[in-house]
Amino acid sequence: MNVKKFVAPTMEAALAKVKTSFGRDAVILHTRCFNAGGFFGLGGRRMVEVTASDEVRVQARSGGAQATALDQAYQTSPSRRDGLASIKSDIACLKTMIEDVSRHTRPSSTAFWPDELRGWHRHLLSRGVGEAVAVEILEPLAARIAGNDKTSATALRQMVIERVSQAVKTADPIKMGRPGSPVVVALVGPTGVGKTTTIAKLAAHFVLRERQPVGLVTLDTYRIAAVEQLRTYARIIDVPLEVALSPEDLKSALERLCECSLIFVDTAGRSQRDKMKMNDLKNFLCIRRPDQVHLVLSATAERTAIREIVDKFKIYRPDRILLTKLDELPACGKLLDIATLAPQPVSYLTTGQDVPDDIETARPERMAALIAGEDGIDC
Ligand SMILES: Nc1nc2c(ncn2[C@@H]2O[C@H](COP(=O)(O)OP(=O)(O)OP(=O)(O)O)[C@@H](O)[C@H]2O)c(=O)[nH]1
Ligand SMILES: [Mg+2]
Repeated sequence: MNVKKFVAPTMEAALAKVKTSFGRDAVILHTRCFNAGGFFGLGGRRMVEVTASDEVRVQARSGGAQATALDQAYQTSPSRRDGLASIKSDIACLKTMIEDVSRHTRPSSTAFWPDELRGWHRHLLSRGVGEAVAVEILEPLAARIAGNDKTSATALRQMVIERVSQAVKTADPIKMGRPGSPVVVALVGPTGVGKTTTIAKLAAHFVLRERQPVGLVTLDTYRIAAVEQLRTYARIIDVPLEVALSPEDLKSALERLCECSLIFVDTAGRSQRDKMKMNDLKNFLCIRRPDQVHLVLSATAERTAIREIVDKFKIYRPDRILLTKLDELPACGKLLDIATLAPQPVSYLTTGQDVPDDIETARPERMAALIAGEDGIDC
């Protein structure tokens, strides 16, 4: 009996490979979906794996006819065949999900780790890192330190920090354009996460420290107070502010500010569940695609809410994540979960309400130190 695995991007393609190798009488023993490539099970390409044999004899259930999965898949009409393949693929995905969940929740996965590593596991959990992410980070170290006679506490800490730094992707700080060819940066995100305050911090930084001409545009005209909030900051920092009521307005506002090196676009907070308002903003951003779109997330939000926000705000094609309100976290471990669940790199971290001081550029080593504790701000 020959048993072989066939891998392809779709169930249909995998079944075709089975048929070519083993013919119509092949028997499907097992199917599963998995992600090829990616990091921490995120990203990568979805692939289907079919394990098949050329001669397993199974007891016929009725009528003496032995119908194999492949027979059924190929002898039905094309539409039924597609339907069957898609159901099988869904079942295979469900199986993989169940395997994933049981892998992440199995109580014994850390039981065989060396004591020092279990100590780190407990420490990361106490910092607010999720169980699954903590295991993903530490698991490869179990084999590494088991192979060494004695790994010092300092060396182990270094290894953990290195693993965390590698898991946290960060973006370069904003680079300015030049007068006549400004870089346009938009901040989008749910309500109240700190978009306007962060724009004020960033604008102040570039004006006061870099001495560059900066302009502001607000699309948040739903509340008078919102325009006034940014106008107050614009007056203090002494930068021009344009208010855009429509997508066409945005275009002319950007033209009026074209002598700036950098333009920040403030947007109205959107609930990720309000589809209509989400689409409104999309129309604005379509008229002139900003050079950078930062999705602003409050680090205090629940993991499931963050996952939903990252998913729903995909319509604006954000290329960076900006994390706010780190000062409100009891510990910064959750940053690791957020940084690994969002595909975009992290650009800035904000650490309080003070304009312009409470903001810093996201750097992997600094984030790793915040996540693991023993660094900088008291979180
Ligand atoms: N603790 C803390 N508060 C912050 C931080 N950033 C902003 N805030 C506060 O969060 C509140 C909301 O900030 P805004 O800048 O108005 O938030 P927004 O995202 O523009 O809100 P909407 O425009 O209503 O969607 C304000 O009270 C800010 O002072 C931060 O890093 N830490
Ligand atoms: Mg605002």
